[in-house]
Amino acid sequence: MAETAQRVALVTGAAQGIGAAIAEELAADGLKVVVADINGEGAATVAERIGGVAKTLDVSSPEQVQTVVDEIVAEFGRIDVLVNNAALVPLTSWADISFEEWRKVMSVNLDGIYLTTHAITPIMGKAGYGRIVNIASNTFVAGTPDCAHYVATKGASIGLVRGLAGELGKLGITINAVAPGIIASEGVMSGPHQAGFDYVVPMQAINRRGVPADVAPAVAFLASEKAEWITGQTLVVDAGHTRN
Ligand code: 4PL
Repeated sequence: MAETAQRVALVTGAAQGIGAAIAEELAADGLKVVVADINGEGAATVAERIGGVAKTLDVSSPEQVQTVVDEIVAEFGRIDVLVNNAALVPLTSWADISFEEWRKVMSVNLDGIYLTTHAITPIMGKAGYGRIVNIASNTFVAGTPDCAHYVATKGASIGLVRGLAGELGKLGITINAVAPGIIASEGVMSGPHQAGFDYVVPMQAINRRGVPADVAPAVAFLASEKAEWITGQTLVVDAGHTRN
């Protein structure tokens, strides 16, 4: 990038898993990446590896989101790409989902997207350019059991993409969703979701466990200048587990 200024990307939940792979992919594409995560130490490790900048961020906090956005604008003067990746990924049967857990999942997975997107779209709008990618999930297509609150937030993130694309299109901003299937991320592999591979992998058209690097290229494409004609869409990235 000789003549054009370096584009700046904010990736939430980027200390590990799919978020870290996306941060790495965007950095490889030449963007300056802000690696944001509630785990600030993990974010710093990833940022150091990819030549990015780390921010400690709980996306469910309006104050923290505003502070981080203000800091990025002060430091770089722009935010070209927003990847809404941060999420809680619980496995809880319906009878056991307390209202407290329900609210917590809504707060991180859905309010978090509102807060980052609402804070950043005016900045993108002023620049006349922006790329927003929500990381959804194929659980919204498959109806995966024992995470109804999670599935509801992922459906809502796709709803936001559809509902917001028209308003943002007039500002030069695209907004799309990427819906991965089960991925061998640190989060999945350290919890009960890993049992899902046994029944999901045989349903996939490609019969191996997906890894974060399998998802990142689709996100990087939608986050690129080349994807100008694609908005309001959901791209399922799940090795053909679901086919719609
Ligand atoms: C198929 O998004 O898409 C487990 C955990 N299994 O988070 C997911 C599938 C999980 C998924 C997901």
